[in-house]
Amino acid sequence: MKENVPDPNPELLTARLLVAEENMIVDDEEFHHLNNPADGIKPIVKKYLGVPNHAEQKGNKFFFTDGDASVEVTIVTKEIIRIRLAPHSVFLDEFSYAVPELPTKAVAFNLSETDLEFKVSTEAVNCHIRKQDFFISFSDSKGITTSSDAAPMHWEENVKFGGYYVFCTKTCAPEESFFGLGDKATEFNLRGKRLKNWNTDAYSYGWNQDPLYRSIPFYISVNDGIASGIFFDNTFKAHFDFGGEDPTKTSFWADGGELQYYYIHGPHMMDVVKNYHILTGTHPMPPLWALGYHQCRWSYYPENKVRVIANGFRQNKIPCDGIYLDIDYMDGYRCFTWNKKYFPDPRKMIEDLAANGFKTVVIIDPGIRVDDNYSVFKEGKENRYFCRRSDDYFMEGHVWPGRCQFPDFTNPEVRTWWGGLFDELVDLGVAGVWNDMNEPAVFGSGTFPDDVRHQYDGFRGSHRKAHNVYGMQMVRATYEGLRKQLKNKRPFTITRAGYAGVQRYSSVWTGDNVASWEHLKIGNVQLQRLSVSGISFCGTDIGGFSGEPDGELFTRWIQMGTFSPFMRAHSAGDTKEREPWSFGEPFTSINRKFIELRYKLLPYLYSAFWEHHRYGFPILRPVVMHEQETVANHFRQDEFTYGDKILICPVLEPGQTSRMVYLPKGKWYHFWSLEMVEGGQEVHVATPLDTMPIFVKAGSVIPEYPVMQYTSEKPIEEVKLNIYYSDYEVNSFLFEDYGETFAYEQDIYLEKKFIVKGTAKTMSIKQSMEGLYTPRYEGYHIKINGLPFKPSKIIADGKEIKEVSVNPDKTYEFKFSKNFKQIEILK
Ligand code: MIG
Repeated sequence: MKENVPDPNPELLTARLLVAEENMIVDDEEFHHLNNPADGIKPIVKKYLGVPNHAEQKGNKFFFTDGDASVEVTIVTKEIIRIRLAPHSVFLDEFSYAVPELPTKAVAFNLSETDLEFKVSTEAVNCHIRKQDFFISFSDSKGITTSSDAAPMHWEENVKFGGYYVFCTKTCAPEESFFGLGDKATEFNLRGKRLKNWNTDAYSYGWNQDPLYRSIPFYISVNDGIASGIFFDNTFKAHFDFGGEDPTKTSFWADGGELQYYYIHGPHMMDVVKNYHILTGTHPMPPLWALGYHQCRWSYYPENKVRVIANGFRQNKIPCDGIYLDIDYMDGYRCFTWNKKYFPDPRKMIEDLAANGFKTVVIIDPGIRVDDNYSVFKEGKENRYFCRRSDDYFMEGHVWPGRCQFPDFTNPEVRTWWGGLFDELVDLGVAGVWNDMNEPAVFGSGTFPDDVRHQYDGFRGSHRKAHNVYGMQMVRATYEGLRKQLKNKRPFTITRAGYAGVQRYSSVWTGDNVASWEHLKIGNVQLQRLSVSGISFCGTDIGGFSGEPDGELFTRWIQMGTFSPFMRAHSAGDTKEREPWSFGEPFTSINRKFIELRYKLLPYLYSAFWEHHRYGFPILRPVVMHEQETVANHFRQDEFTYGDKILICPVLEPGQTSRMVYLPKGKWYHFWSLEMVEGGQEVHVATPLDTMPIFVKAGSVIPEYPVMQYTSEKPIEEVKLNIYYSDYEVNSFLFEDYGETFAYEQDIYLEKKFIVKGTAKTMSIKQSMEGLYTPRYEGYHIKINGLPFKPSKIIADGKEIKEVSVNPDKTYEFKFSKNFKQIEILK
């Protein structure tokens, strides 16, 4: 029972002994079997770090040991410090699917020591290692503690599989709030919750059901107005407790692997998210069409049905860019085949759809039918690409095609092979791929058994280690394959399962939701949460996958979807027709109006996407991200901003004719009435079915495209700038490029900045630009909103503008060159 390390803290020692006793294997029988004395077998005991008695530095890493176990502290950046624990001082190989490489920029840091602690410091963060008990804590440059251990890091032997369960316990302050962890279907603030990460096919999941499809072991804490983050980069089944079991403690632990986490400094939530993106990457720029409206269904078939739906959009004049083929397009659900009865000539169909402005997206699942006459199976079998069990049997399970085997996507060779399988689909004109069932899902058993082996990029492991990354590696193989084959065109991919970093390869949807008002609320929270957890390109199945929405629910969902970075309606096969015109009037017209709004705002969304891609900003920003100092805001979860200029509050109740909406401080314009409203308070907003609460920040320049039936229908001849008066200075931003190539990686794009400022008698708009891209259109159509005076003169780059339309709502419209530098409006 005695541990090697002397313990200076008697209280702690008692605690440990208690834990040890609880876990001791006490088998009465052993006393009677004298032939088999079981003397000296060590009980399985929770072991805690002892006393750090030694510090050592190697480059940007520091090592502290208690004589047996070691802790490694790595300075990653000025704001990011990584902690690793090795129970017997042997660290695991450094390999992570989430963090392909650590940032390499040199950082200044130093180690200092007092009687009480070792301290490793950068300009922004201090990491304290307390000598008394190995507690690790972090503080900012002002000395304010932002995260601290409530117990030394600990571990417990895993007798069945080897290795250790690993645990970290930190304090939880009385008013501390927690955000993140991907798509959990629970309150936005995770305070008081205990949650699990284990990718799960969760058909028709409900409120508080956990786990779901994705595992994002990253959370943000906000305490006393200061934000910091923890990224627990461990792919095993992992658990988080945010003051649930004990309101004074936050813990995270995993069923294997290494206790390894990144402490990410704030002080703003935005800084934490940006720093998390520095570690795990951002979404690549999507093709512009992928930001349009998409229509999906399980399934549109045969071919004629697909054509009828596509024509339906054009006849109803409802814009749409993407149409999806679910599993029934395949021959017996065999991936990379076509059902020739339903789709006799896929090339012709895809061509015709393309001519009509539709991109075709096809589903591909991981299960490959066991069938020696099926080339994909044969190749996989010959090359031993499929997963195997511990005793070398193949991993077999039933999914849609029947008995299947499953490629080991954690093997780079398998990924390359898989990526290559898309050549025919790409050649036929398929523009995007939808990866489903990649948790992985298996009928009956749910997923693979634990003993399935994975190559894991050479760092072999069982399914316990690979489960949560399986889907991410599948969509990675898909994305990388498509990227090669589409030459310089941007691929579009969407995945159901994922792990931290999946954003580098794909967009995601929230899986099989339900056509209910409750699910509209769940979706609203899930998307905000995904967005602050690294996955900005996300959406829900608009309308709800299972069950039947009525016209009102569908329309409210379309309204929310208009402001989801990914906008797609989808429904299960046993439901009624579910197109934007399926519910008749007034719904069809309202759905059209909102989908048109989506298309108008495309340049704004595309710019927000660029800000995400290049600078690590999330696209959806919950209220707490704007005003984290106010604790009440930690509990707001209905309203959010779309980019940084437009505030949205979806209507989430049936029959709702008005609702309260909180506006962060500053001045806002009601989008529909142009009434100016002071923020920093809740306002009462009417919510007739044909509108929803939308507010635009004063001083914004919101770019707008003309409505088109699909993104590339016509060349853009003019961009509209909706400019909103403000009496303080506000910056806005517009990103432009080719919209479908990787030229932006060669810096071929244009970043425009607008500065709007007003006084009681003047308003000025300045424009500056940087970059190598020249848009084809020549002019702006400028609309000035909210001007508090009647203008006598408008001067653009020194010339007076004579042709100005004055509208009854006191807005002013005129045209001018896209290259203007300054516009002055005078009373
Ligand atoms: O077992 O491909 O979440 O979007 O339509 C169901 C059929 C498999 C689950 C996906 C859903 C898709 C459906 N899939």
